Amino acid sequence: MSEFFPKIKKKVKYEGPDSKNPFAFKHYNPKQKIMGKTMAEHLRFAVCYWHTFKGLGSDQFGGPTIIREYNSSGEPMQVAEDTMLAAFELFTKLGVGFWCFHDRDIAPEADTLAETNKRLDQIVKLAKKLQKDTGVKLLWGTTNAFSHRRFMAGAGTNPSPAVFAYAASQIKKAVEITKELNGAGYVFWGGREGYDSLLNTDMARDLDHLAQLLRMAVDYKKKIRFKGQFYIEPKPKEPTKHQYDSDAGNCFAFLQKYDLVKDFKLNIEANHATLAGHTFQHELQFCVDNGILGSVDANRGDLLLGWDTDQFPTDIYDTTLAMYIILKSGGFTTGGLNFDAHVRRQSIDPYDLFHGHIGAMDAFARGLKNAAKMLREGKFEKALKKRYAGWETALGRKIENGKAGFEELEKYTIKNGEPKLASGRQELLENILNEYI
Ligand code: XLS
Ligand code: NI
Ligand code: NI
Repeated sequence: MSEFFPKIKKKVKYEGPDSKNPFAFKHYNPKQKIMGKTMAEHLRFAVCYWHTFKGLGSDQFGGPTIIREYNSSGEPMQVAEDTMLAAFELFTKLGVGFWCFHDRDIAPEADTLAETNKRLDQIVKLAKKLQKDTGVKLLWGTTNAFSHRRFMAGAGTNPSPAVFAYAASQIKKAVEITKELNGAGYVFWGGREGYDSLLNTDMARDLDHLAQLLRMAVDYKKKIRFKGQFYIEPKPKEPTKHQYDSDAGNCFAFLQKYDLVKDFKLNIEANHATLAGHTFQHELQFCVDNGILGSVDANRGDLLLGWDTDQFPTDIYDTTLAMYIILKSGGFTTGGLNFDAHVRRQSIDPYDLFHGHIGAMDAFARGLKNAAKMLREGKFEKALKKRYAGWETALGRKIENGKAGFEELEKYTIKNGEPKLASGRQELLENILNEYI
């Protein structure tokens, strides 16, 4: 079988921090045990199909810059098959355990839905065989119901019920193939579920419709006995001005309103968190606090650019703090770290895909090691405990247990006078954090 990445002869290896080999891991040692699990089990890395294999560098000012061998045969289903072969070659050479895809990434649309579904069946057969041959598993599947012009005004939130029906049909098939490939999960990212102007939008009705679509998906999932976890992926804007699933808090309120909390968790993307004006860690912590952390799209934005640049994660502060929250919460179950990231427009060499992923995997491996050390030494937990110690006193307990009212607290305050204040010690804590990085 001819190879698409022949320069990488074998699986990328762990060579340790002193290695100068750009095609080796310096920190990611899949078998190394940390707090009872291997690094591979903790991190559950996944490669995304769309950016990695279908992203060719185009932007709003220019077309593709990247030419890929597997994309060159011209015949659409041949391209689809070659791309699938190249994908599994990259997955195995990188040594990632998982992959993620949209229906339209793996097989292009044909003239009718029925023909499109046939194409999907053809390519899913190949994917299934390659999964079996390589041991690489599906972290999650999803639907692209945002690129085609029929979805210009949304899928589940489209003003037309016929478009809603199209989206539902597409999701039906995508859930089926995700089940066929034994996916651990299924993601709903509301690509164009949102609006650009309230003058032409009935927001309340749109949200009722979106909930209805998700309910149908849950019903169908039960019907076909798909056991994977459903996730919603928040994002505040882009492509629409106001996306309905704007951040974790907003998604949680939506899920509660429509009684869907038990059926969904969230897929938190780093770049979407920052677009929403939050840190990545904030979104993760919010999910942990509310029992809805599912999976992670591991990437980063650019401080100076206000859009979803989807870059490979390289910031060790970010990966450390993210892994600290994930580890503390008990780690991933169905989810993992999916690199929803693409190489830059000028990175036209196929081996840039390796550099991007190797760096990202090492960045998270360092994050994991740092976070484990932070947890073991417990300095932050100790400081937090101390800061909240007042809540362990009689007064604190009474308030927390709902046993005190305004009158009693007024009496307490009059008797005890001005509260004693304590320093927040942020600088000290930041200095301590730096010692782990
Ligand atoms: C786009 C999203 C998308 C989802 C999957 O901004 O991140 O890639 O992860 O539809
Ligand atoms: Ni994403
Ligand atoms: Ni994104």
